[in-house]
Amino acid sequence: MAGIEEIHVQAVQWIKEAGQRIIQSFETILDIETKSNMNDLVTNMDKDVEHFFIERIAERFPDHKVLGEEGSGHDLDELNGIVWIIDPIDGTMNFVHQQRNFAISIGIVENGVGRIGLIYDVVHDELYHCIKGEGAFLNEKRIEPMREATLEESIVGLNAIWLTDNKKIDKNITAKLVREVRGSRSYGSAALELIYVATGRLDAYISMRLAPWDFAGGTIIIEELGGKVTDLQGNPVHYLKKSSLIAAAPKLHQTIIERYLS
Ligand code: 2AM
Ligand code: CA
Ligand code: CA
Ligand code: CA
Repeated sequence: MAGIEEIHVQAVQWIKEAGQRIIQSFETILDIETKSNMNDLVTNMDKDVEHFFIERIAERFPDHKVLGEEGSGHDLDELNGIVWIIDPIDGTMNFVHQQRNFAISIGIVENGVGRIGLIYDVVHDELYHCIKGEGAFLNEKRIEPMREATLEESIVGLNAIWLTDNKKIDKNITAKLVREVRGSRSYGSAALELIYVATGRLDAYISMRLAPWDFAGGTIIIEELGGKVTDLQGNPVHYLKKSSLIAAAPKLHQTIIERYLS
């Protein structure tokens, strides 16, 4: 069976190749469809990139499984063995409208435990990656462990939709949080927002509903850097389940849950 280092080297090579395919697609006309609603977009490139990984993984690592957003991977109800959790384009709306602010996100999980995290900011050619226990890197440069910020000095990533009437959270709670922190930001890509938390550009990121492909890669990298990722109740996230999510350094994570969410 392939060792974890070998899998990492291969994943790095493939994610860069996939990034090149996306860059080349800027010159073509995208085929854009909608999914659950008019604003939930998917393009031929989302599907193309997912296929790209599935084909290569099946050939090189036939015993590995793939869980991908666009559904062409395996239908999994357990996390036995090695599973690649892939979001071929995280931030599809940004990809379509802005040609930036999107990423490829991959979490590689062994028997349910995160082993490798990769998030590739394609347009900036910035690959954030780690093997669990060996530190995290931005391209070849080691990323410093996460630092704590006080709530009052923190910048929090949060979709503005959670400040309007919604079924997941009382908008007064999110409004209070946004008022009491130093600043709030919405980038529209969970993978990038998680990597911004990992690298200190954001101090926390909160979402009411994410899928495993949105958070797997980012969670593995944040945990490697000493940060904490849980659902809004403080429970660990599960790599097969959709859930709410809060990511931050441990003290700030606890403070936000205690002051606003419990
Ligand atoms: P996507 O671009 O891969 O779909 C946008 O705020 C973030 O939420 C993106 O990471 C986006 O991922 C994700 N997202 C968008 N629509 C979603 C939906 N209907 N359900 C869950 N996540 C979604
Ligand atoms: Ca999507
Ligand atoms: Ca996503
Ligand atoms: Ca996606």
